[in-house]
Amino acid sequence: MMQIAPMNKIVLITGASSGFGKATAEKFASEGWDIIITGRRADRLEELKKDVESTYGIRCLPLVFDIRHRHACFAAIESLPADWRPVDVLINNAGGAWGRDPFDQASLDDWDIMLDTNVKGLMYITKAVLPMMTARKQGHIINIGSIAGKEPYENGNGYNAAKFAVEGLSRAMRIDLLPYHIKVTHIAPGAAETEFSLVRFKGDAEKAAAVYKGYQPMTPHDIADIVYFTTTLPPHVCINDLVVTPTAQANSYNIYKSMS
Ligand code: NDP
Ligand code: 8X3
Repeated sequence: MMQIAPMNKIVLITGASSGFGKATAEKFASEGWDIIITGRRADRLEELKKDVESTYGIRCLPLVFDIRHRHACFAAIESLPADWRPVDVLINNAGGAWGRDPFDQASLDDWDIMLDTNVKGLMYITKAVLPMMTARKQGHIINIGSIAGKEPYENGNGYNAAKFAVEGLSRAMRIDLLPYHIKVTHIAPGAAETEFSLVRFKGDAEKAAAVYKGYQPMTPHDIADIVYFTTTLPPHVCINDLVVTPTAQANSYNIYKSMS
């Protein structure tokens, strides 16, 4: 009798063109998952696709769109071919900070970008993907928040608001999705060296590099390993909330820096 090979599990990772998202995509690919990767930079996603498909022999599907645009989010998810539809794990990672200014001087445009990307984008994608999980009464949603959503810090205002919202949404989703056996994990990392600070400081490489001087920040791979771990637990166990920092960091504002 002809045997049909079992399909790989499927993970959808937003913001996979750099940083945590890219490292997480590589981690899941290395574990034999098929991966859907999203972002705006098509060239980066294509390069990642070629790399993971040739290295790990899995399937990779890039979706290029701006997560701030509601219709683009739904169109991208609706475009998924049937054999990509049973998404097992959704990782809401796309996001970031724009600007670091006192509340009274902060840019309204920066606030809009942060809330549209970190919060509304996450809500749109989750709403679009959810029917694939509720129909099967299984699934796992992992929301990447931040330590900035645990404790506000000076000049963090808009980013603090966005990441507090990510935790609030994670807690609310967990309640509403109980009848569907869907896990919701909120992960709140501290400082990790990615393009995050370059984006926050709008291309100022010197300012960005200074954020990570004098201590050992986390790497995107540290976060990818932790994200992956949360998906390896049995169906009846869910990590709800996880804070992870470099050992040199105690909270949002205490980082022990040695300047020698
Ligand atoms: P990066 O800047 O390296 O990655 C951000 C990712 O988000 C990119 O892939 C980018 O893709 C995507 N993205 C941003 N805006 C949009 C958009 N409008 N539409 C679609 N995709 C978008 O930063 P990190 O990897 O560090 O950040 C990943 C997540 O982790 C973010 O949510 C961030 O807030 C959070 N975080 C980061 C920490 C850190 O210290 N690095 C600590 C705590 C949380 P593209 O530009 O191609 O669209
Ligand atoms: C990124 C970490 O401390 O710069 O979310 O807000 S922090």
